[in-house]
Amino acid sequence: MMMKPFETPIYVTRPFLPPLEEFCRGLAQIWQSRWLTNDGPIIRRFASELCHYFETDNLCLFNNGTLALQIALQGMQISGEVITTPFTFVATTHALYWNKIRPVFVDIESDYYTLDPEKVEAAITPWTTAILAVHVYGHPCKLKALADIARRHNLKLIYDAAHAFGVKVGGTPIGHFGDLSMFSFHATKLFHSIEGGMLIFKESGLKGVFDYLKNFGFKNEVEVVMPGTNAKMNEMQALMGSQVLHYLEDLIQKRSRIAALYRQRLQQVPGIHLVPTLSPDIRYNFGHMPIEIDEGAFGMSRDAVYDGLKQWNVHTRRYFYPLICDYPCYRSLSVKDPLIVARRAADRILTLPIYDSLDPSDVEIICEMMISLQRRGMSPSHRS
Ligand code: T4K
Repeated sequence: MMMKPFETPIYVTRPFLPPLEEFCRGLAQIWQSRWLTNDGPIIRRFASELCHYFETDNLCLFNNGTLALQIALQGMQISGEVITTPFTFVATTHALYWNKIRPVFVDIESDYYTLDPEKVEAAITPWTTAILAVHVYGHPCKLKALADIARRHNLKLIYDAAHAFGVKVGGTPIGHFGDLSMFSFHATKLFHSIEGGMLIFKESGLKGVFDYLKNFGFKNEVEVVMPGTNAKMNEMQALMGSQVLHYLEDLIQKRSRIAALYRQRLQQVPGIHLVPTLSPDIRYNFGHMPIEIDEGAFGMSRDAVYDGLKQWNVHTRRYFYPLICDYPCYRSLSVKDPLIVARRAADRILTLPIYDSLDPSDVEIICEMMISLQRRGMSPSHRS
């Protein structure tokens, strides 16, 4: 069958937007209050909605996830070496770098691409102060194994939960595991506030520190108690986040149907490997739709599929290629672990379009496109 390109681009994601009238009603309040940022009424309301959602008071909002993580590391006084994953978005490592912390990259496990606890334990040195693990694609890390290692070696356990809003394990929101979790509310996330970030943490004493650090260190008009930065969320962001929160469950349901359709269409395709079904006690958020393409069995490389789909106006992403340690700015770091699984994942994973408003019939077409690419890849003329 001849495939026709989509007339309008299909992106890897599209942000959910609340009805415009609803957002305008919220904007009218902002126009009335003329309070735009600096701990305004909407941000305070949004924070209390999130405290309710996460059942905690130990929560702090920021203007993005990257600064939230930088501030977390600084506020917790993490130093020396931190064991982390190279298979993530660059911001995870940048946050360490900006705190003058040495990232120690170790490998991931092959099912869900999260840090491999055995590799973590093997990499601990007298300079290690923390583990920075990532719930990549919203897949929960090996929570118990990492917690055991952290406890035995007296290390802080920090989670980059940028992808994991809405994920629960045994009914507990993912932000409750470890010493601290960072969430990103960027427009590309299932849950967003245009830009935004959040920290959830165990130790209540950290809240005051984070609040100072995100607001220049101001205690009051005349006292600066530490050299802070400016990482405050503003009222428009909070308004968006507050409204999107009301639709969250519906967004997750819609994405789960898209993911099920992909799985149904792609599971029998030779050379396409789907993420194994998560354990039943995990409530997943369907934030991403990663698949692995095995070039030998599929007949075409991941990159060729990426290019082929692009010609048909389907813009998938290779999250996360290249590995962080291969970026020029981190190449000088010595990496002892051969990172076999991470390298394989970075070379094979394609993240497919998934968002609430993606039409199921378009998902069918995207799958047909992949199958048609495979036929083309398998044909002798293409192989020679
Ligand atoms: N840790 C992890 C593990 C992360 O994944 C991230 C961010 C962070 C930390 C840092 O959190 P933040 O500081 O960002 O809060 C995107 C996002 O910018 C980034 O937030 C995200 N991870 C990363 C995985 O993806 P890009 O460069 O791939 O985004 P971009 O602009 O190419 O957008 C992807 C697609 O989304 C576009 O092709 C179309 C669509 N899109 C995008 C935007 C911005 C829209 O339809 N509307 C939009 O407004 O990084």
